[in-house]
Amino acid sequence: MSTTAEELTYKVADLSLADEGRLLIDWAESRMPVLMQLREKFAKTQPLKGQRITGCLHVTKETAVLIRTLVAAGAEVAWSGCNPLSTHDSVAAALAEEGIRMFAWYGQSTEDFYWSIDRTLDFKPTLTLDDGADLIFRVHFEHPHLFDGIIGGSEETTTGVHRLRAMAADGKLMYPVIAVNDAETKWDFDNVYGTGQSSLDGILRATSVLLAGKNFVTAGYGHCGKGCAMRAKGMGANVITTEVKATAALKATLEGVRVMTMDEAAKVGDVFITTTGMKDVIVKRHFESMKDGAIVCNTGHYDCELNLADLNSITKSKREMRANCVEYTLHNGNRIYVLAEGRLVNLAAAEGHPSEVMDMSFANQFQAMMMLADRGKDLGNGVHELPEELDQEIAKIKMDSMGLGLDVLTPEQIAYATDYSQGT
Ligand code: 3DD
Repeated sequence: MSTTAEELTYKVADLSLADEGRLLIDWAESRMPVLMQLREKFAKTQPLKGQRITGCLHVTKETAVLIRTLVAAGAEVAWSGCNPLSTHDSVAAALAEEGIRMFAWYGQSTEDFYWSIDRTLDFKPTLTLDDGADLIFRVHFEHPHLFDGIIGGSEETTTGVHRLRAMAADGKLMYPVIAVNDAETKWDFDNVYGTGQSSLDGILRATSVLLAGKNFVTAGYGHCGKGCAMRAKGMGANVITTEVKATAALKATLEGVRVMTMDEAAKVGDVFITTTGMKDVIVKRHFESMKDGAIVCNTGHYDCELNLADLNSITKSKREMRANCVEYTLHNGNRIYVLAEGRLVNLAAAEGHPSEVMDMSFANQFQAMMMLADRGKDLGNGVHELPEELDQEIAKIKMDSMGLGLDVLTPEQIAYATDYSQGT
């Protein structure tokens, strides 16, 4: 008799890839000392025993280290990917072999994507762990019967937190969520240094073009845009940024980055990357103004920043030039190259952020699960922050792992900081 969907304990592309996946995960573990220290510390006391964690987050070698750490701390785990193009099938295979209820494979259809999330919810989680809020939305809109069993959830990324805050403001959020993105050891490292390096990694793997001397346009100069601009500048590109926020545009200007509107940048750019979290950032009139050979991609969480429907409406023909690189020949004769189908190029065309930076992001995810297990029932149905002191703890472990020392304030200095009895 065939196995029903609910009885499935995993669905991955190819279980025979597990050995390759284990090597990738070992590679990541050797570069994630903060998570490994947390794993060693809590393997004994198993504070997450009894917790069933459903995760919806890119299935990468770094995520596997987080999953193994959650399991070591006593949790049972079910997992799906949070983007149809970001799952590393070898990693998914390795985790499935380790008993993780893994439902993820590269190249999922939209139907596959939601079917996978639903399978991880058959597991009736007590905690949810999100990157982009697709899981928590699925619970709210399709599986509200699960609310009673869920203590709370966490959210990894900027746009996910924005949406959950809006949901909470409307009184629609039905359980507490920890904004992992808002931890300094997440956003000020992952979003800047992680996105900067991994996005260029994705662009170079998909095109192998020379960046030096190219006009490199970042749509957005937030933490992600700034990281991409910084790394492109390091590769010798002429960086241009477009913004809607005056303070961000001013920062770019003072960093020596040219600021233009997208209408102006479209005419001169050679490589475009959207980093805004907004929709319709590059639309028909921009594509029509672009130079022959322009390369466009996105590193925002959702695939709505490049309006590909607009691009298709002015396209004469298409062909796949190489993995994650499709050539669109427009009616005006110019060719435009779209990377990773407009989805996040760092994870779809490369491996996402390096292990060293995800180490801190995921230490925050781990702590969020611990905080919810410990006192989630006392938190209101809103978006909550992690304790600020956690950032220093995570950063200190990271510093120690890098053999870097810190000075320590003397008692006199501590007293001086708040002494208002003396002036200069
Ligand atoms: N994200 C980037 N690289 C990742 C990796 N290597 N593994 C898992 C997830 C990864 C996504 C994060 O940047 C997330 O923090 C976000 O989307 O903000």
